[in-house]
Amino acid sequence: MATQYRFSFGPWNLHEGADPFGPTVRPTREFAEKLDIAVRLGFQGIQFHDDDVIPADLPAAQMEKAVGEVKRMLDDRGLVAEFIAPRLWEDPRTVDGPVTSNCAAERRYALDRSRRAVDIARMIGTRDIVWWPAREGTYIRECKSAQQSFSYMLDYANALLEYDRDIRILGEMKPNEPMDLMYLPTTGHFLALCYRTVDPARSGVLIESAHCVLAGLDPSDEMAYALWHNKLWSVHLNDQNGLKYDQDKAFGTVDLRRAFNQVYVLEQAGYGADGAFVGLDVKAMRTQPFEVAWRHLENSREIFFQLVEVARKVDPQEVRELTDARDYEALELLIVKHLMGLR
Ligand code: GLO
Ligand code: MG
Repeated sequence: MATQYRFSFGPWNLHEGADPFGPTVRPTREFAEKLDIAVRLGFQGIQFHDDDVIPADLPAAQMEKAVGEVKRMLDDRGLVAEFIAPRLWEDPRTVDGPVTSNCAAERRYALDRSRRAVDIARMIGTRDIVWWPAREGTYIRECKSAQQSFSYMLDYANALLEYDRDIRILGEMKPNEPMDLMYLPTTGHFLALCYRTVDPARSGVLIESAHCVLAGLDPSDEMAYALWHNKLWSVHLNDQNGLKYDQDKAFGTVDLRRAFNQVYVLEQAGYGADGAFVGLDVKAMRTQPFEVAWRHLENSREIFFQLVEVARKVDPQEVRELTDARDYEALELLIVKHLMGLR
């Protein structure tokens, strides 16, 4: 049975177009409208930072009601929350990478805020916590002890796993940006950490295509490796034009073959059969007018589906024969012809 894919994105993917060199160029969309767009474009899940749901400083006594209101907006539209990611990179206390900060009070802030994110997750109906360790690294290597930092990161993961025995932690690894160099820069690094946590069965990864490219790695191989560990619990599909700033381009718009390989790996593994989402972490170009600044999501989803069609058309027998004959040039042409719609 072919997998029925479910798609998700986060409210930050419908954004105002600010970049490091210029302000916003589009008005802010109401949260309700973002949810309506998700439904209209055929998405089933919404990904959240903790403060996408409720303000980070909302008093504890008001949390349940406020989260409940967001959950109702999801329920009314038949949407579900896929995960909560504690946003540990905007508050002044996170400047030096809160989990690996040299300051104990900042490390405590990271943990308090993340435990609160777990509470939000449980209230909104998900057990998945995504950890993108945005500032867990350095601008200069001499300012932190790397080995000490790895221990802090392990302690942090353990503290969350122990705080709630049902949640899962999904590391979303990235080699750079905002930091010069991040600790545990790739999926493989985080997978090694997973096995040292108090509960490896609840420790896994979310893989973003662009983050792999920035690390000089092939996203499909990264995904295959996490699948081999049974630890690929979500993806952030997008595209990236070389080793530049993190671009979050629509999936498949730079390197169609690379996108195909990701789809091929996911399709062959039956990814999604257990309910895992195909997340799209894509941004609209800054030039895009407000009225149509959702096409990057629609297009990414469409390109994914078209590539699923291509993957299902590739004849395994033909691939096997060419592989057996070691005629990899012919195999290459076969795949490229599929991508050109000539097969
Ligand atoms: C940035 C990351 C970021 C995360 C999001 C959820 O490069 O991709 O967008 O995916 O904060 O963790
Ligand atoms: Mg991402």
